[in-house]
Amino acid sequence: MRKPVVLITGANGELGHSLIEHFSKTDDHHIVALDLNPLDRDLRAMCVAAIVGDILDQNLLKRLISEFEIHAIYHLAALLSTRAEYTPDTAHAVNVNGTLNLLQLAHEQSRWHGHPVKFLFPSSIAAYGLPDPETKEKAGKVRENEWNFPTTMYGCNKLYCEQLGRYFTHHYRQLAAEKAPSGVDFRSIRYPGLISAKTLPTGGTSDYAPEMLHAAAQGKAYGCFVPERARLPFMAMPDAIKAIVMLAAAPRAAITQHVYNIGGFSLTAAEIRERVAKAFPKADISYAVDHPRARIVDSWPGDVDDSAARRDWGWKADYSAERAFDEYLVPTIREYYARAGGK
Ligand code: NAD
Ligand code: AKB
Repeated sequence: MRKPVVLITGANGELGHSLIEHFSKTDDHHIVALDLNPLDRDLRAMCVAAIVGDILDQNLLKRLISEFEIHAIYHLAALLSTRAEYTPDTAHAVNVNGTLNLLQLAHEQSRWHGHPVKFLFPSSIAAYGLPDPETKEKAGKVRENEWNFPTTMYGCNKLYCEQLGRYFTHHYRQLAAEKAPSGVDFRSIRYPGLISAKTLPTGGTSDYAPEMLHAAAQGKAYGCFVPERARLPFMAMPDAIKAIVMLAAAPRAAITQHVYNIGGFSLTAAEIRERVAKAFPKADISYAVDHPRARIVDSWPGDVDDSAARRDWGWKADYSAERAFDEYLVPTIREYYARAGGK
């Protein structure tokens, strides 16, 4: 008998850590974790299996099908925006071909067990592309179907994979003599930059916010790679987890679009610096602008319109900027580094 499970790819990443912890506390999901890197030891006990492998490895994916009955896939594995610009071919392979492999796996699984497979896909504000800071300022809160002209390989990959998901859910093999649904129930969120108090990001372009905070908490100097005026939407990690879990639980009939914006709070680099310095008065944060990376941030919206998510599945962030810093980030990060220092 194959075991009914939820598959999490990219499980050892930032989002994966928090999602596995969340499921271990609140759910009776049996989790199969998959990542290129070994899953951190404390998370392993929370999973029925922790597989080290590549989402591009077809043999590995076939083995998964033979061993497990997969009812939902949280497909988190990806190369993030900055990293993807250094190796665009590899990014395309992982972000697009990898996603296609997982969509096919979801389809296969559904054919075996006869139920839809929920496919949760974290897309990104990188799917947007605004031409210059003035247009960004004027655009304000962007809607899902506006400014879909990403300038990064990562953004192009995300936008295309959203469309692949829509295709699998609604139009799969539409010319087949006996047309049948694919069985893939694709749902996607365009996340803002995420900030976790317990993990540091790598390879992203919104990373300056968490990097500033974690550097200050450790008493390290930090050179911020975007200018003071640079603005992005951000979200505290607990809200990111709440959103993906809410979208997964929403009745299919309530879902009117394949991808949703979700809003947390919108801050400039200077406003983040101010909040960090208030919490850590000895913080040594300067600006060391990396213009090409700053241009990527300029192309992403300063804020997002999340009215569709609010209307369709009741989205509302718990954390404003104040709450995120005062009640989650600062106290948790203090405790985290105090404990790490004490080890
Ligand atoms: P992360 O870089 O921390 O984690 C990604 C994980 O994927 C890593 O553990 C990596 O080892 C794994 N991975 C990469 N290539 C792989 C492959 N070929 N096979 C198997 N595993 C592979 O990223 P994250 O912050 O946890 O992001 C998770 C998802 O959320 C990504 O899809 C990302 O695009 C999306 N997202 C993140 C943010 C953010 O600010 N963190 C914002 C928007 C969207
Ligand atoms: C990145 O900067 O690449 C991510 C994202 C916003 O998708 N954090």
